[in-house]
Amino acid sequence: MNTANYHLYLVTDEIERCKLGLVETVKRAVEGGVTIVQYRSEKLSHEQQKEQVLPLQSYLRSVGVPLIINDNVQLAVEIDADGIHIGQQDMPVPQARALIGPHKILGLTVTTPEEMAAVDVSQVDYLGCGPVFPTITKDDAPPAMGIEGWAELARTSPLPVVAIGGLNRERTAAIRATGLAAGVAVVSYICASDNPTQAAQELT
Ligand code: TZP
Repeated sequence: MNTANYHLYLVTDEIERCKLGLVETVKRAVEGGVTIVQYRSEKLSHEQQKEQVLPLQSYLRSVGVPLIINDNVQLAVEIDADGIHIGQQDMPVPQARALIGPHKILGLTVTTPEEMAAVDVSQVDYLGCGPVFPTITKDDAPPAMGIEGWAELARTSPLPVVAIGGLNRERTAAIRATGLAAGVAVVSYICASDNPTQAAQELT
């Protein structure tokens, strides 16, 4: 298994929803304690994503923070990112693992007990579980599971679990208090903030 520090996991928003721009938002958030970053764009073409992510990668490499690519396995391979995150509807896990190789981080979204039971621990490194609370960031997000529902699912996980969905300061504290989270992942709490450093600090 490839390990990483998932404690405060920033998932980037579309550029127009990053108040300070993409790289500046991430820089300030890392200064506030972000430990790992996922580049996520649902709108841009492959080439646009590549153009946007390269300066981000160069910054993250300079500070030793891993860069995960959402969904676009080919992009992760092309730029030699540190890992990928895929959903249940994306490329099958064995195919994604074969493409990125054994030493990269592979994260998988899990939202049901059935999906949890089917996780192949020999191929996956961590799980993203959520949305814990309703979110406006992901259009096709399933219904929120709440802290109790999330904890029930996380308790059965054979791998480190990251909570995601509608998390703010209080909700993050509640997730951490369960003792079941390897980390929390946020989009808007940091990206839409005027002060990503402070926003990140509030979640550490
Ligand atoms: N997957 C489940 S919820 C979500 C993703 C990508 C979006 C979370 O965004 P926010 O703004 O932190 O609620």
